[in-house]
Amino acid sequence: MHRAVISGSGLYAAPDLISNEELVAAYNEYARRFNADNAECIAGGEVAALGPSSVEFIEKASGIRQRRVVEKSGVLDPQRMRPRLTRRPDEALSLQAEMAVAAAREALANAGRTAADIDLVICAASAMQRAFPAIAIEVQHALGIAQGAAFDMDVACSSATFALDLARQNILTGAARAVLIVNPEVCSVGLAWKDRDCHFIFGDVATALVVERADETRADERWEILGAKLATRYSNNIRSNQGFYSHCEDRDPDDRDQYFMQEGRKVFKEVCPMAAEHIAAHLADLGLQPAGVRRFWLHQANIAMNQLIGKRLLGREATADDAPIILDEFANTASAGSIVAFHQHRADLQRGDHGVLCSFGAGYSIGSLVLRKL
Ligand code: CO8
Repeated sequence: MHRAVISGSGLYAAPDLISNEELVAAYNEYARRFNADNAECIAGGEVAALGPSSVEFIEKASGIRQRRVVEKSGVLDPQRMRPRLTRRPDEALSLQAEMAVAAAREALANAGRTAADIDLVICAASAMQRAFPAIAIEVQHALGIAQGAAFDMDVACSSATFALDLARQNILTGAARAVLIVNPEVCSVGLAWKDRDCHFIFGDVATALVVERADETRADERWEILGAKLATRYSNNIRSNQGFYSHCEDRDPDDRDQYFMQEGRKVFKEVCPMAAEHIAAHLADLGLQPAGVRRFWLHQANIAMNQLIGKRLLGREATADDAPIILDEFANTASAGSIVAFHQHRADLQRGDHGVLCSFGAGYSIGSLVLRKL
């Protein structure tokens, strides 16, 4: 058996930035027009008037201050309220692969590796741009990785942690020497920007990780994966019905269920205890205590969720040093969130320090990895 380490990470931030102020102004203009256009139906009680969104609510309820997206003009256009993307020819690199490749190049450089070293590519994200060919195979090709295999996988917000466990297992068994994981999360295409309950939640980003054999790494900084623990429990509280069957069901692309939907309060109440218990049990399996963990790189959906999980684990308020927050800057970036936190907030840890990477979200799905800096 080999030992598996994370030897490099990369981050690509989508180019456009939307502040809460810009977002709320666009939504409120959309709501004003909707209410004016439907005044009679609203007066007759057939249609509910849309209430205004507010910057104060968004920051208090979520901790999100801004988000990055692949295209903002379409999102902020009250007539459109979704990104404006240009269809690319089949010969061109797809948007998702382009983002993944940018993050992957940084991760490879970070690990001191090149395309010649990678023998497995996993593209793990909460939605893929197309049915086939796999985005991972396109990324493999674009990076010039001539050997091994590549495939896509989707476990919503837990895609990256589940992929990390898969990479770890491939390294442990000797099936692969060096695995590249990419997480291109283009959440802005699936978000219902016309729904004030959730229009502030998501942003776009891509992350990448290199996982390889501990005794073959070239990187100065290496994180041994001591263990992984995955769990799923079926729930409809976070759902999107958009899919390859939609057009055969004669669905209107504007139908609300073709976009992200959630019962936010239920998710909050059900997922927080599950995640805290999951992490505590995982640490116990490895003979560790939460108090002995130097850093928690948690999924980034809502600041209050992370504070609650931190408190349940540590028995006190978790500081930004215990569990860093990146969602104020990036919003919820689905499976990439905990990887962004890991990418940006690990340099200060010492050799021998332990850290926990943990995702939680739709499915429900929870994935945790216990790491130790070598
Ligand atoms: N501005 C002003 N008021 C608002 C707004 C707004 N924007 N939105 C709602 N309100 C109002 C509501 O109407 C409600 O009013 P009233 O009390 O009169 O009914 C009041 O404010 C309170 O609303 P909520 O109860 O909805 O507010 P919460 O305090 O519960 O906060 C949150 C809402 C922030 C959504 C919170 O519930 C939350 O974060 N929950 C957890 C969410 C979560 O973690 N979800 C995970 C989803 S991500 C995932 O798993 C991956 C999916 C894959 C990615 C897909 C990409 C598209």
